[in-house]
Amino acid sequence: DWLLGQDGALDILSLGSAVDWSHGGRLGNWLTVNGRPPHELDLNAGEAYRLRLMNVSNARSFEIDPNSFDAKILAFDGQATPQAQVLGYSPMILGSAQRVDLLVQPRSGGSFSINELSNGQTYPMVNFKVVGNKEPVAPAIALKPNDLPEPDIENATTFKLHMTGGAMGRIGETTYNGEVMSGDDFVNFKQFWALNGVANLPEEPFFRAERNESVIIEVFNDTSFLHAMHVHGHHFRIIERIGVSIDEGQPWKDTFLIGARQTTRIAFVADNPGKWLFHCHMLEHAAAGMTTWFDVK
Ligand SMILES: [Cu+2]
Repeated sequence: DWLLGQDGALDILSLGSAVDWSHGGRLGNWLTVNGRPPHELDLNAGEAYRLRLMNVSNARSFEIDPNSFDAKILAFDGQATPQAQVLGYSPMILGSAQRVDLLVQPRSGGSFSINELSNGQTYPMVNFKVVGNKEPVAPAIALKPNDLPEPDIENATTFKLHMTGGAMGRIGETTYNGEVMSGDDFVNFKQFWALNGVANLPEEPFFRAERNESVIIEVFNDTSFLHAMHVHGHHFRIIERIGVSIDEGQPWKDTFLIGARQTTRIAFVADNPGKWLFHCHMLEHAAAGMTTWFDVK
């Protein structure tokens, strides 16, 4: 998701724009897939393909509809689903850092595109031309799920995270590098967001967990923007989303989208010792304060 100037070159003068950092992040005006503008790839009819979609843009969320080309979900964020499954809703929003693996078994004559559908527009990012006329043979394709430990929800420890800041939001008392910010500090330090009242990495972790402890993180997005919250070192299940009508089930993920004023509860077993980041993966938000960490002993 590149921002190009009138001359077609990367617009570098606008890098670091405080407006971008305090709003939805730096959004571009030119999309590429595998480093190329919209192009065509050949697929053989009858073969099974696994398409791994990774949103590696710094801030843009993509809306795609796997059902529009009969794709099934094989994995979210690198974790296989138990079966290849039809997505029960559309479109799917793929936020920064999110991945989805799709199973496609094209039929003769079934050429299709993967479209970006945001804002009611249809923008073909990549076109697939189906060649040949073989019938699909592979009956039931699925990946083998990893054996991840199930969190013990009943006995889990809950840690609450309050997200504040950004344009059209309130931030309250906010600490940065151990000092309470005031006046022009927010602009001078370019810190516009806070997690539990702290902009960027605090000295003390957001929480400490014993190894193999089940934890629940309850996140309240008290801002006016969508965020793509990413946990390092662990995959989690979303156990509750308040203010959301879509039922996504509870697949393992390492990044979840949370809309304005929504609350999301995620659960996982802290089985990976170390110091781990927990941050918004819209990179301008992360740089501008939306970053914290937790410690697994
Ligand atoms: Cu964000």
